[in-house]
Amino acid sequence: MKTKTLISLAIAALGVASIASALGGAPDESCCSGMSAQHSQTKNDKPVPAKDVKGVQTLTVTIADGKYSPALISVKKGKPVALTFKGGKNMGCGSTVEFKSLKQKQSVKEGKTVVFKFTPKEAGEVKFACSMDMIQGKVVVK
Ligand SMILES: [Cu+2]
Repeated sequence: MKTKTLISLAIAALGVASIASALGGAPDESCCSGMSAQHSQTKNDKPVPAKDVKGVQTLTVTIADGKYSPALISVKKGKPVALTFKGGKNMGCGSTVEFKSLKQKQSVKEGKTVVFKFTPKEAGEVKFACSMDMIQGKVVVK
């Protein structure tokens, strides 16, 4: 446990350092640099359940500092899902969100939102990522 904490701290520190150094240039050109910390975070997080709003499973994902939060979402199968992606600061290439398996791809500007809609038919995972597949997240369908 202790070793694990130290490792994640080290990864977090590295991530912060490289994001900070990337801030000097244009954020959009530094795609995915310094965003390796995202992978460990996705693994450690618990899925955030979408909320039922009039029969639609909804949740807002904020894109900021080169990551999606939450990056891990859970929904139930057979019911429509509407995920809103909200543009924040320092999105990097995370501003383009792609759900490959759904053939849906949208870009969002800072302060704006885009909505992805789908109805998962089976239990499993629906992944989303930046268009280079480096900043990742997923929807766990139960
Ligand atoms: Cu990318």
